[in-house]
Amino acid sequence: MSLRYVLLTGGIGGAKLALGMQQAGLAADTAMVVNTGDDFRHLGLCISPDLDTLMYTLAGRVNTETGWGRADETWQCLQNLAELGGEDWFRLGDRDLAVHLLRTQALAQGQRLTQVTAALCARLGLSTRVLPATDQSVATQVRTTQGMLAFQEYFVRQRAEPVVQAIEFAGAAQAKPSPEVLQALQDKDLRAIIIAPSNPYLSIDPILAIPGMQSALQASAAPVVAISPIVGGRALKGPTAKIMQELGREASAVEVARHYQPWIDGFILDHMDEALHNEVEALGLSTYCCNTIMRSLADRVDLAQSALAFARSCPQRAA
Ligand code: FO1
Repeated sequence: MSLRYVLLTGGIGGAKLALGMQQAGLAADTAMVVNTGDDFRHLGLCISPDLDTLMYTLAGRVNTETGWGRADETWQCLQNLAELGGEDWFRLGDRDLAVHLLRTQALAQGQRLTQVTAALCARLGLSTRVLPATDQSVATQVRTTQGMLAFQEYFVRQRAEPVVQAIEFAGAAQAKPSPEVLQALQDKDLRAIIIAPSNPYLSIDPILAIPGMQSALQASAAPVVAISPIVGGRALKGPTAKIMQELGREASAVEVARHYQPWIDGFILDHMDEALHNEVEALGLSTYCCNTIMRSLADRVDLAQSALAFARSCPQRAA
């Protein structure tokens, strides 16, 4: 079946928009291309946090307080692990563990991450295509004033406190987009590619760092539209603004637009940043202002619909 929309997404913020697309009845027409730079091996298990956040969110099984992990979670395993002197800084709940066990087993048996994810989504009753950006390992590493840290060491164990100097994606040069992702981006019926309001440096850049991904975006005739994760100079969630400052950039929506400029046609600003509209247009981008703060389910649906309507109104590029 042909696809009309592609969403490039990281974890919690992107999953909210993805839920809006699903609720708007667009899930069957959409491929969700997900960051795998946060993936890591922990306690011998293969953990894919952004894939799981999206999968649980779309299946109505996410812990809505944290935005990650399962609702109605129990922590027996983690408590016993801690008692026995095991590592408990990365909180794996009992229900969540079932997914990591199955994923680890299937990958060890030679399945691709894309196949494993499709099987898990099917079991959770999802018809949406949730696609890891790549089947190879791309590991985000954060160079900080305290040394090079693996992503989850930086993000969870050290609560994103160390000062960031650079972000690297180990393995990216050897990785390639999965065949399913390439097929989605090359679909002749594709009408829009949306970049979710995820962290550009930690969630979207690991996708764009995969050779072939940028050229696939540029070759697509569909408009590419990004939604700013920075509103009024602040990140809606997580350390985006802090990282921008540490990297010597201004924490503003304009800076995010500048970052994405080579690959996008349009940029969505929050109403609060309406005054920045001229600066973004000066980058050669179409702009659109709306509410981008997704507090309710209705907000998620509205933003999804606005992003797609805006993308359709952006001038069609020559492929
Ligand atoms: N985030 C935390 O802040 N603390 C945790 O203990 C934690 C555990 C965890 C377990 C499974 C999972 O899928 C995600 C988990 N996350 C946790 C979230 C996650 O590591 C980050 O939010 C993402 O990687 C960033 O998108």
